[in-house]
Amino acid sequence: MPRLIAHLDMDAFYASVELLRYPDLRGRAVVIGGGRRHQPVEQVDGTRRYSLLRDYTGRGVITTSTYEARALGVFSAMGTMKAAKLAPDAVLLPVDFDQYKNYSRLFKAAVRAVAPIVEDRGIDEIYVDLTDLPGAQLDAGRAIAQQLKDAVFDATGGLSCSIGVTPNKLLSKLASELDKPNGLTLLAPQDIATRIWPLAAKKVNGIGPKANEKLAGVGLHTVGDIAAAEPQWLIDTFGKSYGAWLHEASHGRDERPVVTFSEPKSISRETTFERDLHAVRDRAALGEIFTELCVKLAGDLTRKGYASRTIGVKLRFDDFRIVTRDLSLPAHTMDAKTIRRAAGECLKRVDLSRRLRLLGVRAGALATLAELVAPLHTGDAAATVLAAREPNTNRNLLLFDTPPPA
Ligand code: DCP
Ligand code: MG
Repeated sequence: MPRLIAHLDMDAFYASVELLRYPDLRGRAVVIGGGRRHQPVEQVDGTRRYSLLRDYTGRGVITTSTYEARALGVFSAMGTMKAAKLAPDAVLLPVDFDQYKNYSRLFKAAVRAVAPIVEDRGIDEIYVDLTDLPGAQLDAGRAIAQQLKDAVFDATGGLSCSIGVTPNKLLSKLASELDKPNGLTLLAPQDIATRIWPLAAKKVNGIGPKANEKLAGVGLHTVGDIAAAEPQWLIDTFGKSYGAWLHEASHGRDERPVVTFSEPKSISRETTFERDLHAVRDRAALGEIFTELCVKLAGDLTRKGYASRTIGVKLRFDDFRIVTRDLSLPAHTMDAKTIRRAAGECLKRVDLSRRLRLLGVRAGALATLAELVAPLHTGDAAATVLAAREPNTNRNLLLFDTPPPA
């Protein structure tokens, strides 16, 4: 049975979410990238006053723009001042990342209710394996893809997305962009020459700016150019693994599976003592174990790429009774000292007259680092943060062009 893989990407995501609450902006050029001071002001007559790009000064960057703004040449990652030159009358709205995260959860839940095999690829895109869904093979996934689009629209109160359905992730990612916005594009292997080969090489997920530059340097500009090159020559020029991959990719071949993954709710460390310990009589030993748990927990968070906003402790007493306490922090942390301090506060709220069998420390209310830093790469923040997902693992990679703020 041929695989049917969908790639779903929300249309002008942050901007479309903003248009849900400011429907009067529909049809206008709108960019998202301001700070708090660009919040629309409600007027006495019930209308709103919006910030315009022409009045913007600062060093901010645009996160995204409506398709009307794109028609004027304004795109993601463009400096806001530069955008203001191209589209002075465009509306500028502040970034509300929490809101986008909520809508991200909504659309993903709607998709999972129809098709459960979902790979999360970030705030506004997912891969979905449709292969074994009833009826999918009858029309190459078209009806189910339309069902996904409808489910997303309904669950979000009106957001559109674009979907590509093909035999693999590489082609589907390209296909979902072919008919944006509100697209539904199905491609079969026989469509590769007509639909994929004319595309710029850098459209392929895996051909980054550096590789693209090198490809251009040897005269390969489109996917078709790469497909026409001798595989051995590609290997000689680009290295064994990347050269071979270029050849495969340009012919639309990709065997990677859809990797389902769900974010953990909490991460914890606990230890059962060799002998029961008493808070006063074994104070030194307990303190040492407690600190070590916090250090290890901080290490787990760091390694896995999460930060926590709720620190908790768990104790089991010599009578096997279990007690937990937790504490919400003002900000997310993955720092051992901060965790130790918060966990210490939790401990103070427990009656420690009985001896302890077990001690645990738990980090809840987790956020991925990419989620946390994404607001920084927008607005007026000086630090540019590029958050990306590591291929296939759903782990976050973070690149800072200035040191991250403390
Ligand atoms: N984003 C960002 N900075 C970037 C690129 C994107 O903050 N340099 C944010 C804003 C986008 C969201 O991520 O709304 C999703 O990115 P996409 O590339 O999918 O862009 P859009 O969804 O906005 O538009 P499209 O319709 O092209 O998918
Ligand atoms: Mg998108």
